[in-house]
Amino acid sequence: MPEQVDVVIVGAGFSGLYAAYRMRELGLSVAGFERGADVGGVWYWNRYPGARCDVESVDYSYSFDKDLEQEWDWSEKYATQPEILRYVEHVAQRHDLRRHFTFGTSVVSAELDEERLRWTVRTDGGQVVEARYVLFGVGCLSSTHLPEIEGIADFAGASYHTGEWPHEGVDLSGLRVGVVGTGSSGIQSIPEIAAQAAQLTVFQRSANYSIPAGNKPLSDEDRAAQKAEYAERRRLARLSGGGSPHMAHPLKTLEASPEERRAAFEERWELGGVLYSKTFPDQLTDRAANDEARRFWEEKVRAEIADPAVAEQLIPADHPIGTKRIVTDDGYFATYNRDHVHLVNLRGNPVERVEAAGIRLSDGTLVELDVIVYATGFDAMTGSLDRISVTGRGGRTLKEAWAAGPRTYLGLGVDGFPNLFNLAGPGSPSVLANMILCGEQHTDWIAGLLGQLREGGYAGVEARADAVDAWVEECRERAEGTLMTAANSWYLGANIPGKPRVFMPFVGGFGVYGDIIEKVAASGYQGFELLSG
Ligand code: NA7
Repeated sequence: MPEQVDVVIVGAGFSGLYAAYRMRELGLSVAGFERGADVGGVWYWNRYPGARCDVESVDYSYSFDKDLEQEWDWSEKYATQPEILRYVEHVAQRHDLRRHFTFGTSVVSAELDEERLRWTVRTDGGQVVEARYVLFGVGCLSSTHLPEIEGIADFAGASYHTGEWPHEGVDLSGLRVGVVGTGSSGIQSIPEIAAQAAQLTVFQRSANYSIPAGNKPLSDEDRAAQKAEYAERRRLARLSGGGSPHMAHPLKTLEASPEERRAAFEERWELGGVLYSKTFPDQLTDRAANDEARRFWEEKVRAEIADPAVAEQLIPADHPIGTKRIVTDDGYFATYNRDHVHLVNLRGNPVERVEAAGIRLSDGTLVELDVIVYATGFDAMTGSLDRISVTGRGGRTLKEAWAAGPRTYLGLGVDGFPNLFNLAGPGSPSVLANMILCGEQHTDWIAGLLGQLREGGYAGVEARADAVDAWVEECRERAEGTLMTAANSWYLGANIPGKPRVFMPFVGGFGVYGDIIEKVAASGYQGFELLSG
């Protein structure tokens, strides 16, 4: 007889940990499983040099524990990976959450017993648990993607993926290093790698928009001011599009005078990073508006790069600004002014193959390397769920149900998969917003629903097929009403060969989404079927 629990939670990142806290608070028994040896999820794995969050520390933190908000001292405006990991470890300790998880253990399957409405969950450690509910907090950027480049295994030196960086660190001093990929991970790590390596060659397929973080140490006064206004910060964050307390300019881009426009861009530039994409409310819906933001960005960035020919290569030509997540950097563009840093534009000169001695380009050049760093991203949003065999009604797997792209109702439920919930996954705004607040929002909503089920004596809940169809359509329509589909981004699955091209997140914003799910709850969970035992 397998162990019986109320809830299985998969993943002990920010979402899964909070889910354990809330489920326990509801009086439910929990069995949690986590692939890593400890808590932290994406912050456990992504230990590459320069790894940092692009949401301000004060906002990228749990909101459920008001004492913690006041007690925890962030040292910098944008926290580094080690500091975020220390924070999440502290929360696990503070609320005694580790005891709900088995670490170093991956869930391999979850199978529904339709009659009894129970899920049998199996792990790679041979554990079998039976649960009423399954909550997936497996992360949207947790399955690394290594490109299929010929000869990749032939390389004689060391190679690392940024998302699986060795925990003991890597000493790159005096070495010839190649970095493949210029997304967030590449752009954050390149200045740090350049500071160590004897030679650094960056292999860029697509140029990317990046904005200086404007990072700085926080003083006691800064922290005191942030803490005094925490409640207001959270209130504004909940209303906002991105889950941090910043609102777009009240005017549309071209309604503002040239002076106002410039001042607004300048202010966002100073704020630093990803929020630049929401300086004006129409920047991601109107091409002319987007061009204004792009021109301002371009002017700033060109001024940073000494060689105009190099600058030309580093300016994106293929997508509007903000349609891939704008990277938050620390000295990225100026790194190319250093004599030992070289840029290879793969658009003009693609990789032919990897060889023992380095990377051979199509023009015949061999770039000799001691180390290759693959900053080549993730099978985003669905990759980690795809690796679990989830079998719902009629023996249909989640993979089959999502063969043409993820299909959810509110990002939370899937028809044919009763009592199974996704935290901060596809169909929700999570990857376009503040992940921690998204995970809390989803968990709180699910906790409310499970409380209602218990009060009503129900055995479960299932998203209705028509509600899923309508939500998929709403997500599609909203995305097509923006410029977001104009980039070959991981939001669209475009970075993974053969993956269906579907814009996976809900693009309408964190605040709007929060209103929608609240209304659904207030309506008695319209779109969900409450199931009797
Ligand atoms: P990203 O943003 O997916 O970036 C991956 C990078 O790797 C990107 O520049 C890719 O170029 C490049 N790439 C992928 N495959 C190849 C091959 N085969 N050859 C050359 N270059 C390649 O992942 P990150 O880890 O940087 O960031 C993920 C998210 O984490 C980020 O958006 C933030 O939300 C935090 P491409 O653009 O596809 O041409």
